[in-house]
Amino acid sequence: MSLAVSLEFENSVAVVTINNPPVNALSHSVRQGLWDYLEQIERNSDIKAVILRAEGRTFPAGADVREFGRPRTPPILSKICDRIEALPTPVIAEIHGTALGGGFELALACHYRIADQTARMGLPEVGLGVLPGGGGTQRLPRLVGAAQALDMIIGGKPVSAPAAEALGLIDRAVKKNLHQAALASALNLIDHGAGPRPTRDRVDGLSNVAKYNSEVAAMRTRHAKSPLANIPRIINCVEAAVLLPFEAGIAMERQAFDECETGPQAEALRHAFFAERRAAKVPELKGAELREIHRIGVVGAGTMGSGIAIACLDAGFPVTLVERNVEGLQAGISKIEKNYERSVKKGRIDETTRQNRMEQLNGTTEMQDLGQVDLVIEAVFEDEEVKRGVFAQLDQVMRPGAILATNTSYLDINALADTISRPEDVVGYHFFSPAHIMKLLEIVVGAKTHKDVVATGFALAKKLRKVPVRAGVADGFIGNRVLASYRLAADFMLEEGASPAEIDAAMRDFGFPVGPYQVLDMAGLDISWARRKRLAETRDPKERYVAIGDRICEQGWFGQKTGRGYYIYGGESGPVENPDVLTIIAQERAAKDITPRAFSVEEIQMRCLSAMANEGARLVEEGVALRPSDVDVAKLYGYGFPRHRGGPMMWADQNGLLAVENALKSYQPEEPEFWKPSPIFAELIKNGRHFSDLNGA
Ligand code: T1G
Repeated sequence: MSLAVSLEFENSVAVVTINNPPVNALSHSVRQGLWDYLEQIERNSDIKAVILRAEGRTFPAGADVREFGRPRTPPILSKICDRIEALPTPVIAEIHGTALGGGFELALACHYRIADQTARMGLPEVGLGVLPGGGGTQRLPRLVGAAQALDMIIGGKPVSAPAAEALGLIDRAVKKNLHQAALASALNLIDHGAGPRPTRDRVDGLSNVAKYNSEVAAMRTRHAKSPLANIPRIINCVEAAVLLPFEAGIAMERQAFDECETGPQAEALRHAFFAERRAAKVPELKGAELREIHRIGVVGAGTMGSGIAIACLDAGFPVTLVERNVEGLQAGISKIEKNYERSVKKGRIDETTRQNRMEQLNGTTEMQDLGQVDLVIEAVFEDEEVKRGVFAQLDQVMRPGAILATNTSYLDINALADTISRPEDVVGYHFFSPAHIMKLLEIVVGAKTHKDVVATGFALAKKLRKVPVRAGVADGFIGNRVLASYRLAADFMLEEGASPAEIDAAMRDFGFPVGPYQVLDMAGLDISWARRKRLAETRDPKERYVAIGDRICEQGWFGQKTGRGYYIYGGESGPVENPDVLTIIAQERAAKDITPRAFSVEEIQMRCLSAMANEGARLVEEGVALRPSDVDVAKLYGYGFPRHRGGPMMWADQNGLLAVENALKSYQPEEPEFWKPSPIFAELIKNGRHFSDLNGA
């Protein structure tokens, strides 16, 4: 018998318990165990009711995603669900934790559902590029109707137990003693002679076909432009639940699931799911001792500092916010106040939470008020001298063992660390603006950064609900290094004949929410101008330099914040391409004696994406990134890379490394150094391997 499932008896109640840590995923061992025990239960007429439950932190959180992408070993989940539903005795699902995906489908196949009131449940398969494959597209509409079912399956968001009770998804949400409550329900059902209640027969949710047809039609319209292959299939399956017999709907679900599971989007989304978790597995964790972080100090109350302070307050940390003068401090505090006032207005938090968070904020202009904090995150102006001054002050006031994290997007933290007495306590935290919203946190590990400091950063990131990625010290770390190559590839095309709008449109067509020139206009052209000026002294004069951006900035056109940049803003029809920029581009082409040519959407995409993947390969080669999937995580969570493409390294794997290397080589005559393929391509190609083979477990 499988160890992942056990069967006990409490009088005439059979209790089936799943035990497959960490999340009771429905791996083959669990499915086989359930299948075998169902056989026993069917043959045992003394059993009058069944309870299905799980040990550990949660009722099954879904199918085992690691089994995806290869033939499923029977018994498959939907058959197990059918068998549970067909039992002649009532089956109660005892739900706690996060009953998700196949786990929730298992519960839906039971006849009754009781949940701990803190439980959450839902069908998030859409986020993995698939759809519920265990009968969820057929059973959920029967309980809550097509519209609610479509919202839950396409949205992928779980609902709380009280909300599930209100929807009729569960029979009861209990405050405590969940198992006792389930047992009491079982005995009550037996006493009242209540038999099974197959969900497939509960069509009360489907009574009004006309109503559901209009809802399904509305959902189709709403998602007509979605690039995701699973969305139209989800809608078709729910529509089948409304219009077809159960078995026909199940057959459609099975086919739709198989079509999606084997597709590139599902592969990319599974990759993203595991890549995010893999990124948190860094070598410094081994043997590390976490430093306790109770109180956090933030130096600098500007945009970044106040955003970082909000992220820490949101995670429940008291924050001491330091600014050098009262005006600056007050400006920062009011930014924080306004943020929480907006959150209350939008119902994201209640008034009590707002008050508590603001009470946890202590503003001061005195650095010595940081004497007792466990971690200081300095987010002052991105200038080496300014940061050195702050480091020197912090070195004096911070207690021994406290961590000094510098929020920098490109400065050399080794150089900064060497200016103070405790370089081992220095680490880089590269937040992305707005810091309380953007998920990515690059944790930059200096040459002398102690492993406890690194490990503590990763633990803190989880508490801040950030996605941490380890980066070595290098200009631009991981995300900005790849971004710089992306932008250069685009700028070369500007000089050679493409327009900003064409390049932006091509990258939106790939799946980016906005193209590179739209991003530049949003971020402010002066930011990247300052970086180019900072690098000017060290730039190799032989390197091709695209001065279009400088010419635009010299006009004072910094993008949205000045009303014009690559685009002109403020018109009724939205942003329009700036004709003066097109003139500047033509002048720059003429100055370099370039005859402009056309660029297809495919070529624009290939040039931009191969430049990103090549830079990512270089980062892995140099050890700045631990693994290719870390590059993907950085681009997915910090730069809007479309999740269903998995990131630049996954894109290269799916596109074919030989094709990418070949493209790079074909561009090389234009810019030998920039387009030179990383040797990793040749190494992988000759062995028939992919970047994903370098990611490790
Ligand atoms: N399969 C395999 N491993 C999983 C897993 C899963 N479904 N869920 C989590 N893990 C691993 C995860 O990789 C990590 O491993 C550890 O568990 C802790 O996870 C047929 C087709 C449940 C909310 O999409 O949302 O069912 O890194 O770090 O932050 O219709 O995990 O320790 O080695 O995320 O507390 C649908 C996915 C699947 C839920 C817990 N289910 N999981 O979050 O811990 S498809 C999901 C989560 C499906 C059916 C379909 C979260 C969590 P390691 P963690 P957490």
